[in-house]
Amino acid sequence: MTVRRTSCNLCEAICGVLVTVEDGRVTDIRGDESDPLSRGHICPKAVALRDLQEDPDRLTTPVRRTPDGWQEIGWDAAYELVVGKLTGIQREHGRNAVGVYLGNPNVHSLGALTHLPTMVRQLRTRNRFSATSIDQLPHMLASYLLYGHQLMVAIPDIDRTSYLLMLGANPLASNGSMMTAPGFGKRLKELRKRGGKLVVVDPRRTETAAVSDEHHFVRPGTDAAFLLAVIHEVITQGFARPAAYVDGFEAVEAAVEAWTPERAAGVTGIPADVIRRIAQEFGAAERAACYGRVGVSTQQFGAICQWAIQVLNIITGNLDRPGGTMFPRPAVNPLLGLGRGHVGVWKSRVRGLPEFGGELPVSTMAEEILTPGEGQIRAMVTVAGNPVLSTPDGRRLDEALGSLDFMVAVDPYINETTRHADVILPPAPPLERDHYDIVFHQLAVRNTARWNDAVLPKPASARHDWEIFRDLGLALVRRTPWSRRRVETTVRLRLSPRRIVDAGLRIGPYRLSVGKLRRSPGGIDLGPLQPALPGALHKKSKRIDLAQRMILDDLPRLDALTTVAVDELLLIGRRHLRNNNSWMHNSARLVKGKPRHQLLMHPHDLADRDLADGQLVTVTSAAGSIAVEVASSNDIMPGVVSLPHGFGHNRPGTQLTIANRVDGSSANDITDAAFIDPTAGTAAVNGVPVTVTAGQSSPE
Ligand SMILES: Nc1nc2c(c(=O)[nH]1)N[C@H]1C(S)=C(S)[C@@H](COP(=O)(O)OP(=O)(O)OC[C@H]3O[C@@H](n4cnc5c(=O)[nH]c(N)nc54)[C@H](O)[C@@H]3O)O[C@H]1N2
Ligand SMILES: Nc1nc2c(c(=O)[nH]1)N[C@H]1C(S)=C(S)[C@@H](COP(=O)(O)OP(=O)(O)OC[C@H]3O[C@@H](n4cnc5c(=O)[nH]c(N)nc54)[C@H](O)[C@@H]3O)O[C@H]1N2
Ligand code: SF4
Ligand SMILES: [Mo]
Repeated sequence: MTVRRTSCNLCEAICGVLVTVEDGRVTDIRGDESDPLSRGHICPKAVALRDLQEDPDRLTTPVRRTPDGWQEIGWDAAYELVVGKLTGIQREHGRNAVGVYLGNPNVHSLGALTHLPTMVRQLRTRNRFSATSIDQLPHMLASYLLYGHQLMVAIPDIDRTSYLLMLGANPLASNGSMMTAPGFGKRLKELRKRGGKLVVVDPRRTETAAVSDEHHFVRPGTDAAFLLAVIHEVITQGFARPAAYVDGFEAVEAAVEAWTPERAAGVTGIPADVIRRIAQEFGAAERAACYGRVGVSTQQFGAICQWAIQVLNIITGNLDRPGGTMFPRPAVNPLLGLGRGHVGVWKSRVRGLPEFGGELPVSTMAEEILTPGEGQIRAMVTVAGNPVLSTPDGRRLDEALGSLDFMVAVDPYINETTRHADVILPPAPPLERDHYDIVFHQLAVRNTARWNDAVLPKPASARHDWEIFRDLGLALVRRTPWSRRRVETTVRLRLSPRRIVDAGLRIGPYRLSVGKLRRSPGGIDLGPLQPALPGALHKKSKRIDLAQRMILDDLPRLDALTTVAVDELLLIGRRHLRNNNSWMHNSARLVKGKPRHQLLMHPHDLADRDLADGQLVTVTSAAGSIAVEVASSNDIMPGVVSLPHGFGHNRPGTQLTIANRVDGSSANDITDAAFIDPTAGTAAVNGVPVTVTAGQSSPE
């Protein structure tokens, strides 16, 4: 029996874990008390790392779809087939005929971060998509505009703050996002002990709201009005004290002038006196931080929200000070490997939506596949993504993927998306991988560093994700005459993730190395976040300009926000601690217990429609209808209904033994690809207008 250390990489909390291995099998997984960041915290999903390892549904060799079903093939034959098809299609129809979609688990895998971008670059297509545009794109846009780099994200310093204003986030279920803060519940208790306060703004009384000091219902999609009114009041009450390196304050003053608390109250549902008081408390607090996540990103005004949150922190002097919002200084700097970002350098072919950082909005992916003409996508590469369940109008995308000339998926499962692939290349599972977290140390509430060797050996026949990207990348370099920088690319692809991390650590601010980190497998503490501005700004001027044209020009769109129609219902999403987006429903350990797929609805809204708790209802939006059970809840704001995404595994042809028995419909069958934040291009999956009626109408 041996106990090995690693970190769980299923979510952004990157908890340190101790894994007990007996005779080559995992027998126990628990929290690592010695980890300076997670301090022993884990959630139920950590234990499912073992299920991923042992899941009989998990592919271990490449498979190819044939008229007689899936057939195993060797790695070399698979690469040959994939690269031959992709380059053939590009030769015939142009480079943009190959589309790429990169899903969420890529940011949780070291090998994907070190090798995937280089491989994708070899395809030289403009049709690149990822989960970013249904997630944190507005954060990246605000960071790019204000701080000069898309990944220079200001993190709430929750371990030292005295006032945390949180919008559209539920870290008690999600374990935190764009804020790596494992054990958020414990950190919150500590905040309380210091005499601090947590205020939550959310259309649902969430698990986090339940343990907050104050919770306010907000009408979905109207937070921008609330934020502008808080800024208005902060200024009126004399709390504005922007740092000397901040420009554009007058433009902000002008922009918020019309957003009185009374006007905002009318559209948000948050009373004017509450808005005034929150502004007063935020302005007067010794150390305050405003933080907003998925609920204020994946909505119609996501870009304005994330800009306004920054503005509030900046003008109250809370940016870059302990207890406010701060910039981490990780041991490997991921900003070096990633460009600063750019916006609108090209537009999508069909709808003319702007790229951001080289990616087009995922809401436009299905139409780029289905609309004929020059530049139409005819082949797709998906990597660690399940867009059929996770992106808007999933049914249309399902149809689109079915119409492709060729598709390859790098994924361990045959699921709702990958069932359309001609070839699936499955990478080795997390416990067989070395891990250093390149992304989430950049978003963490404390500077720490941790390298872990793989817990279990990889079978000789298996491939790491980075080996798959290396081999595909090298084959592309060989086969594509247009490939640039061939030598540099070849060298880069041949380096192992360990070598790349080692180099990053050595040139990093703490002059570490993989060798040094391996001597402390529980991780090392590099201390609390430190002030870094204006020097750390990725702007030549070393100044922050609040008056961003893109955002200011967007503000008049808020004028459309008025008091809502009486019988209108707005759909929002939710997460549960034991789910992980669309893909961990194959763990018996996680899916057992009470069902969690229901549509939550307020008892008054049920009564108004003569509906009963538990009844099957039809939910209809502009995009379509689904059938789902309704659950009565006093924790949801009247006029709002909540449905989690990632369910709906009942599509034919998937091979997910346990997941196929999980009830529930896909929320993204009724989210609308036309409903986006036109400024950032983010999918608006929150605040979708729907009707709810009795009974079931067939989805066909
Ligand atoms: N309505 C609604 N929709 C949403 C959201 C919402 O709140 N509401 N949230 C959005 C957000 S924030 C996100 S991030 C997206 C997620 O969207 P996606 O990233 O598209 O979907 P996931 O469900 O994370 O699917 C992960 C896929 O990766 C595979 N996988 C798992 N581990 C690995 C691995 O190690 N390597 C490889 N190669 N593959 C692996 C799984 O089998 C699965 O196919 O969903 C978005 N969709
Ligand atoms: N257990 C679990 N953990 C996860 C995931 C998971 O699927 N399961 N997914 C991971 C991923 S990919 C991400 S991105 C993070 C997300 O992390 P969070 O953002 O913390 O997660 P959510 O639970 O989606 O929280 C969004 C909240 O926004 C609220 N909301 C919806 N619309 C609005 C609105 O218009 N205004 C306001 N103010 N609030 C609104 C919802 O009610 C919900 O409580 O979680 C990560 N962690
Ligand atoms: S909170 Fe849970 S899923 Fe997230 S890293 Fe920690 S143990 Fe893993
Ligand atoms: Mo996400």
